Amino acid sequence: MRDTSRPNGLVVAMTGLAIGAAAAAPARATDTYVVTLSSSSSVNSTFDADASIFGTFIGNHDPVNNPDGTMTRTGLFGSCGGTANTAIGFTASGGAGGASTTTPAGGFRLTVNPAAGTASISELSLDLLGAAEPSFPLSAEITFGNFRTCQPTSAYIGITLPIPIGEATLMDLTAVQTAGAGAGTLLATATPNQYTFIVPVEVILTAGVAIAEAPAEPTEQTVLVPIVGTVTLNGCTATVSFSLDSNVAESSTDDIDGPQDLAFDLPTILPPGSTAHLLVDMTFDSVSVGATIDASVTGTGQIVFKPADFNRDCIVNSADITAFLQAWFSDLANGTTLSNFDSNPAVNSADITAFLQAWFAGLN
Ligand SMILES: [Ca+2]
Ligand SMILES: [Ca+2]
Repeated sequence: MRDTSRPNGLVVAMTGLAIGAAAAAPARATDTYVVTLSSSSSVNSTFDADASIFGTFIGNHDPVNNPDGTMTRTGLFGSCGGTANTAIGFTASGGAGGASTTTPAGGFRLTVNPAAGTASISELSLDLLGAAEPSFPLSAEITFGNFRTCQPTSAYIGITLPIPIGEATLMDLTAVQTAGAGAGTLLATATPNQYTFIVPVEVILTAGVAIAEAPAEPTEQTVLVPIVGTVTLNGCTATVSFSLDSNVAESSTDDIDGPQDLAFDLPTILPPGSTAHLLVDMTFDSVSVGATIDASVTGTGQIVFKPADFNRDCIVNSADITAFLQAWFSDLANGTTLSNFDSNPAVNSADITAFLQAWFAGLN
């Protein structure tokens, strides 16, 4: 649908008004970049897990499937007649930890306004491990009372004994911004188009850990993290780098099922020289997990086009008015709708009004 009711002179006058305003506009307006992390990003993290454990062990004797297997019995003395096989209780403390370097993935939105000296970050979502799942050997010191074994025969005086119980694995380490944008400052550097920024961002840090393949409740904390970095604006793109340091720590007293029927060989003591074969069941009755994070992030941002950037060259200026009006007149001549700018599908003078409103808004 065509609308030729407005004389061209009005359009020219409006154009002149707009161009006059552009001359007074700041050198750079607000721009938002969608930033994706690059593979040169890295995260150095340390991880520490400690658990208190209780459980039982029992000989691997089975009257049908393993009649020659070890049987466990309470107390130091007694005969080895019969097939009694009694679980022996124990307590233990276990731990695992270490450092790892991983390649994070994710992104965020960075909005900068050099003229106003402001920067803000929103929608930050970082998978700090990338695809990695660092794991660390997990060992426990188990303490038990007197017991004895048959097949082979041995007496065990209650002692504390180290046993390996698999690995602790850091399965997830994420930083996800809570709702809303973090607002901070933007400062020009001596390099043209390069700025430093400091933006405090509230994130939920989550560490997910599996202990001996049993996933523990994820450790989760909301922390305010200062993000300090550098951005170079290249028109349609931006390059961004920043560091993020934080840590998360939490203790849980929920019981977690640990390894069940874990094979554990114990050398005989009285007399020595043989090996008793035991099966161990474990429950973790308190787990504390801690992680420190030192992230060094680089990324490339793609500008979010403003509606008023009609020619899509990532700058809102008078060329956009020229491009819009060319499209508008072309639409009128050809019945096309390239310059339709408002909710009314027809191309008419209201689209020029809507465009110019967006154009003035786009200057800021
Ligand atoms: Ca433009
Ligand atoms: Ca329209």
